[in-house]
Amino acid sequence: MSDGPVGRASGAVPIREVRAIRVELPTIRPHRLSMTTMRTQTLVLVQVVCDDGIVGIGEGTTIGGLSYGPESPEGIQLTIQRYLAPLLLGRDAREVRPAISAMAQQIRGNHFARAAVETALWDAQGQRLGQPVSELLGGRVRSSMPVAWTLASGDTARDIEEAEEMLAKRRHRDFKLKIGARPVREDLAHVTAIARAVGDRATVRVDVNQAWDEITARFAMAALQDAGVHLVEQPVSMARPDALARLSALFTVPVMADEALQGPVDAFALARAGAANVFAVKLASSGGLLAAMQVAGIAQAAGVGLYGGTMLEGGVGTAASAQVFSTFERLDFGTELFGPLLLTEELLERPLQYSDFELRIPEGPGLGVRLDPERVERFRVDT
Ligand code: MUC
Ligand code: MG
Repeated sequence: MSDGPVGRASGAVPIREVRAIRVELPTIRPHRLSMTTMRTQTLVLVQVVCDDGIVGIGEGTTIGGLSYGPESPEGIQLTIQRYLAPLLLGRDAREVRPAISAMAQQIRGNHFARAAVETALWDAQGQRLGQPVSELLGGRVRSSMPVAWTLASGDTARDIEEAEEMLAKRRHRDFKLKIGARPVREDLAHVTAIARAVGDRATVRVDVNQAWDEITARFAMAALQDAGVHLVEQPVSMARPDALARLSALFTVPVMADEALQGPVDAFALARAGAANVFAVKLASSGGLLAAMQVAGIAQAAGVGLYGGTMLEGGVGTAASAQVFSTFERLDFGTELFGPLLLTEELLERPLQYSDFELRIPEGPGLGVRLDPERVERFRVDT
């Protein structure tokens, strides 16, 4: 066996196969965002099959086809099969960082596809070394993390009922409200009613998903601040970091960058411009686990708060995010790693554990989760 790019003496473990499949799962209720209403979620699941018998798993998941981000589920799958797999076949699976560099150098963009494959490489290496991915990334500093829930049924009374149910179950006490699809005054009435209903038993945040122009945002954020909202996420277009910076300067309610943050280069530019008080870190948008850690490092150096974001992934992607977020020194605004709870079906052999308002970070080797092959086959849509 020849030495790998870093010249390990012996025992190379060639990557034999890289698989990518699509599965589609119903959501527990319609999930209404400013740009789309989700009734199902499509996950791209990745398997990296290694010569030592280890199979690493990963996930590349987006929201609403091409309505949220620049990569579709079909595109993610094709990019992995056609472009990323040939790059990896025959490489030494133990050399994770050189593989990540090769993907970054030879594949432009396609952050979701690259993050999915990177996840599988880390999972395989963690299994091989008998260590959770968090330990390969420097070590976890927490064993569980707070998880917000998104209220997005589109109906105020139903959202209040849902919030009460989550509080009673002690599952969530931070609520993110999806707004921006309706006229702004209706949205403000909706948010105010929910904030009043939960009072000081919970925090209320809003995610506008880029729907407002700056003038609307100035008007609306004054009202949101008065209503006691804790955080305003991506109120204006990702193409307007200047507007985001002005809004951050104008209000005391923190402004969070989400869609505007597509990796370390954006993180640096946004931090330098003082465009946001908080970053929603996402593995997929960042372009991988290491890239997400760089985003967090830039935030910490710049005094920007950290929030663990989601693309509403299933159990595999959520476990990967949890492994990474567990290593962040600070997680000022908690996380929203509730993706699997929005789906009617579980694909993991053992579901992730949510209790006492927190998600427990899996402790086993690799991601610490395994897929149930029968369930994956049942919900597969690409055959
Ligand atoms: C987003 O924009 O943050 C996260 C939670 C949710 O409901 O939607 C996502 C995407
Ligand atoms: Mg968002």
